[in-house]
Amino acid sequence: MTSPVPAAAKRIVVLISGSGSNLQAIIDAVNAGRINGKIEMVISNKDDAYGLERARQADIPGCVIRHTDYSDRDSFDQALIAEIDSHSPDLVILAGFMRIFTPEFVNRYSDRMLNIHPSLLPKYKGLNTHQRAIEDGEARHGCTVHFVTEELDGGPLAVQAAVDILPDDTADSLQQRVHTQEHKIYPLAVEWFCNDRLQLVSGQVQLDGSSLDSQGYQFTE
Ligand code: NHR
Ligand code: GAR
Repeated sequence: MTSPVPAAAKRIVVLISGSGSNLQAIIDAVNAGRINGKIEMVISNKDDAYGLERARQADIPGCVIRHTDYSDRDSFDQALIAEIDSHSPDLVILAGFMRIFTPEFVNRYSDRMLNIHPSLLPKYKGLNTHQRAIEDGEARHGCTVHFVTEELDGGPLAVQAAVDILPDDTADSLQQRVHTQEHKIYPLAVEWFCNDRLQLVSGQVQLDGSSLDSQGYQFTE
């Protein structure tokens, strides 16, 4: 009798620009044994990103590649590529990373790069999503994990979670409730990816071998 060989832990690189609360949620899920992966490196484009401190406290290597040290987007992305590729990642995670990538960068990691965006995509691509959703009188808002493609915030959707917009909501209060959902669906999507359950196949997101509909998997408690 041979027992099944456990699948190798996926090698993960995380890119951040700020507080890194989504990074923390993923670190916690790795440490709980829920994600079959190892975060090899956390890269920030900002020196003062608190996520670097979170990495340090979790004994994960961190480094800074400042976009301000490069004359254009292409040379910045080349520096990122050199660092990322030195870790041979199976998965690149954008966790509040705030610089737009060149097509070359995106295409290099196209079936293995995830982002979390604070809206119910395809609504509210870009920035200031919470304020815009409130101003438009939307009943619901939320967050989406998607594969990253050349089209900004336009890649195939993997997992989505919605919250109701309340009458007294401000951009801040709404953002807080959306964050709580982000911290649930991002570790879930990463868990599924690392178990080879979530895959991008010919531009279509599949879960357990079946295509998801265009809105992705709808997460509910
Ligand atoms: N790059 C590509 N090509 N495609 C995507 O879908 C990307 C991407 C890079 C980042 C995250 C994204 C988000 O979830 C992301 C998705 C930054 C901006 C932006 O306007 C927009 C979207 C996203 C991230 N950045 C400004 C810039 O000039 C800088 C803003 C700042 O520094 O605060 O790069 O929302
Ligand atoms: C998250 O809300 C994420 O959805 C958003 O930035 C926040 C990062 O928080 N991402 C973007 O707006 C990408 N443009 P965190 O640093 O605490 O994870």
